[in-house]
Amino acid sequence: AVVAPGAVHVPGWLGADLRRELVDACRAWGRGPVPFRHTALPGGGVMSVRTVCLGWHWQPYRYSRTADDVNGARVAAFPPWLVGLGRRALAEAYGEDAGAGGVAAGAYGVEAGAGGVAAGAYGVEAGAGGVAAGAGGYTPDTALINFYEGNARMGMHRDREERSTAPVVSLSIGDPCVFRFGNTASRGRPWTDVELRSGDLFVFGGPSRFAYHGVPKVLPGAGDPAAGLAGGRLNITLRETGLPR
Ligand code: MD3
Ligand code: FE
Repeated sequence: AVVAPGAVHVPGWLGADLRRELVDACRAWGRGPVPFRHTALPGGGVMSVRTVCLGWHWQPYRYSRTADDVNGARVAAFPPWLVGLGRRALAEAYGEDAGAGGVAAGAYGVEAGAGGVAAGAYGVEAGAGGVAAGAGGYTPDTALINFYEGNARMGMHRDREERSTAPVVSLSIGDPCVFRFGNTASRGRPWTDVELRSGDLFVFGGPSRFAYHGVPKVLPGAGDPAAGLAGGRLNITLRETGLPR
């Protein structure tokens, strides 16, 4: 479903095998070299979610190679198989077929064949085939992995530390949540609430890339036993930082 131009929700995209593989991988990444931690905010608070990063370490409000706010270690590398997963996610959410109309045009809220489609989404020049080329050229180099337990939630915010306009790929596993997708002007209304469930893919590109969003609540559930997750909610976002190397 196209929630807004560039914001595409694909329910149930991850099969059980991939969900389990991701849960296992997140468990391993969460043990180190930089463990899952409640990120400390500059104002003195801490985030209620626990987060671990790959490739680059996010700390409010910048990326670094080492986790200076945790244990000083260099974060785990961003694995090539996640680049592949990100490209597949993009291709399937936006449609491989540039200019074909349908999904690709709908995703960006522009008419089919408009040359601005891929350019708008990726901030690069694009001709025919721009969407497919864009998906192939998509090279996420960081992942932020959030784990929600108990009453953990995430306030309305924008992700602006990346120096790339490439889309963000979001994968959800475990308990369902209310995801709130807002607008680019303020953290207030209008917004659209969407329930995200285990296995859902959400892609945020084009005009949606810098919109306010948040997770006001996680709904009660049993996690995702088929994926080996007994409780809580895992969200994995893939991003291009636009930073060197
Ligand atoms: C829209 N995570 O890590 S995923 C985050 O479920 C974050 O843990 C939420 O917001 C979560 O920054 C929401 C959906 C999401 C992620 C990044 C976005 C939506 C986005 C970046 C730009 C626009
Ligand atoms: Fe975010």
